[in-house]
Amino acid sequence: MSSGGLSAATGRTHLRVLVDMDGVLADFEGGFLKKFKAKYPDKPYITLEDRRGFWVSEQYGQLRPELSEKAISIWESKNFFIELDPLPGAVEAVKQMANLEKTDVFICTSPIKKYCYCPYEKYAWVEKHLGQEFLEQIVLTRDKTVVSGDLLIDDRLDITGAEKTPSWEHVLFTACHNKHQQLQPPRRRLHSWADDWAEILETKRRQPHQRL
Ligand code: UMP
Ligand code: MG
Repeated sequence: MSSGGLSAATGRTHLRVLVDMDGVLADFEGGFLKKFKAKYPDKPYITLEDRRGFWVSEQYGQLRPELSEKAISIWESKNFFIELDPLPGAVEAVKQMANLEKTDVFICTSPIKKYCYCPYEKYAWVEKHLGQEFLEQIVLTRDKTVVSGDLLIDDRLDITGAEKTPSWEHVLFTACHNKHQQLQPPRRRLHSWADDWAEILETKRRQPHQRL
């Protein structure tokens, strides 16, 4: 199918946008670094400028093997996820996006496996920053490939899982750990929430199969 718009391509009238939480709505990297420095003031750390690769724990482990576990202890702690600050413009953008006509927004986020605080705090964060009505829109999953949508806005470079051909186009949200990565065309980025996210949605609405 060359064109014809969203409903011709998908049978749906609404564009479905999946928006990641950590590194896209919530400042995971900034929150991590602040708490790591506070808890381990005498240990070396990696500045946001020097972060490379999605896994914080891996890069800390390369710096010093003992630091991998220490890094993990930060996000496994009570109040880590709820206390994350929203990234600049994120809350306003998602509220605007959800108010667009014929647009469904879901927050698609992976919890850590130590489940005592993280899933609860992710719900609480959404309620606190986006409002109770957004609790309806949360998708908690460790495998985003099995969730269907038109777009997935996510800061992780490689999103893989059980579904080898996910329905969404992954738009890479720029983060400290991925900004040096060259994307293979036709993959595209959203550089920040100040970037033209609405245009990305509109091109997808017009040409759902086209990878621009
Ligand atoms: N995470 C780890 N290890 C890391 C970095 C992140 O387990 O080194 C976890 C924390 C978040 C999740 O719960 O990964 C990020 O999820 P998404 O943003 O991909 O949904
Ligand atoms: Mg993320």
